[in-house]
Amino acid sequence: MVAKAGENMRVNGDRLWDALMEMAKIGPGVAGGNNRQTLTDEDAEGRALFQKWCEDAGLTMGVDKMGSMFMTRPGTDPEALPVYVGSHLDTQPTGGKYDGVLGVLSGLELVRTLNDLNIKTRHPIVIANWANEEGARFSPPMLASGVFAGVHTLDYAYGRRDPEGLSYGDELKRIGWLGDEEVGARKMHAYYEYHIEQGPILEAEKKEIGVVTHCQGLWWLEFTLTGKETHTGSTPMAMRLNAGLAMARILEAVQAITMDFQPNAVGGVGQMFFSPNSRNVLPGSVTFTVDIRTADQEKLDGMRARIEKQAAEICEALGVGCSVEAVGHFDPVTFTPELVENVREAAVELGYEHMDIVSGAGHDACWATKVAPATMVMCPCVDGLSHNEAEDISKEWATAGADVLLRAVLKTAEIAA
Ligand code: HGY
Ligand code: MN
Ligand code: MN
Repeated sequence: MVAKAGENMRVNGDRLWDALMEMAKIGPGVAGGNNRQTLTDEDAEGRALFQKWCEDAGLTMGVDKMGSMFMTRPGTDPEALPVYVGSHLDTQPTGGKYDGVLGVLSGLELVRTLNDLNIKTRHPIVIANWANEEGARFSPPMLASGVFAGVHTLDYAYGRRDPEGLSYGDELKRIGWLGDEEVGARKMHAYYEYHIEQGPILEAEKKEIGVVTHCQGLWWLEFTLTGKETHTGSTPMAMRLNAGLAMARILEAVQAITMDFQPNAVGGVGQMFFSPNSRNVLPGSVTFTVDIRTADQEKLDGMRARIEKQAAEICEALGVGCSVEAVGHFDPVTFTPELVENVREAAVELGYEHMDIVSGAGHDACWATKVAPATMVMCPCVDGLSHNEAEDISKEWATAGADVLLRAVLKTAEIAA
């Protein structure tokens, strides 16, 4: 029996792994991971390396006004819209080597494999490197793909500021990656994103592939509590307007409320700022962001309402001012069933252990669903660890997911006769 064109096709896992290790040298962290935050010089260096690799593979580059990169491999049908494969090269300040990067470089490996085999596709294939997926330096996360999907305006995005007060628009110009394409002008036939799970399920269930059916929705609620700057030594307890105490009680409330909404809901705080942040001054203000997520819309909104209500009550009881701004949000996402089935079929055809999974983390694919059919492929990560420099995967896991990505994408992009 003769194999159909592409039927036994797999990527070159060694070449994919080499690319991952090469990219990981740019913006190294302090503990084996990466600090290649968006619109930094390190980000610019990583972009340039990715651009070189893509142009060496015969791709042509487009860059939009948010700095997202699009690398095109032509198809045989000039009328056919491209199939996009993408993710992000920017990292957390103490990020891993694979979050986002695996998806972008697996897109490159997919193209390199098609070039090796001289396989053409009817639809063009475009690899996307979305700017500012992490939202670590400029909130909210998935900012550029959000502008692309019409969720944010370009002005809003350009005005986002990092903790040093630098704006997205100025930093994009400074690193020389302000493109000329209107954001969102590109039309996608379909979008696939390959990403590490960033959670413990696939490894625990001994599955190589996550067939991603949904993604949790998210709120980022930025609280600003206003206390009174006074001496920590000479101010009697009864006279204190203690914003730090209010914050602590609100964090406890977030934990308790999240546990009330189990199963499948998460909530916590990763970032807080005290002002003036001096050991012997009670804070005049405390700013922190509550991150809550669940795949159930009603739960998500219920959690937000309860947290905001209880925070206001806590602050009133302590005489502390309380304001809250939603600085990040997306509703729970259902990925496109037809594309999800392509991923599932690809895993079966390739003989990889797989299971359906809901993405705990947010991804550019969440916004892509607003403008095109979209889905994701996932691979396990060691101990479910991510957003930690010790994030780790095996070459076998990386390769399996890239094989599935290749085969699923070809089901949509169609091998040209
Ligand atoms: O926050 C997230 O889920 C993603 O890492 N930006
Ligand atoms: Mn990511
Ligand atoms: Mn991330």
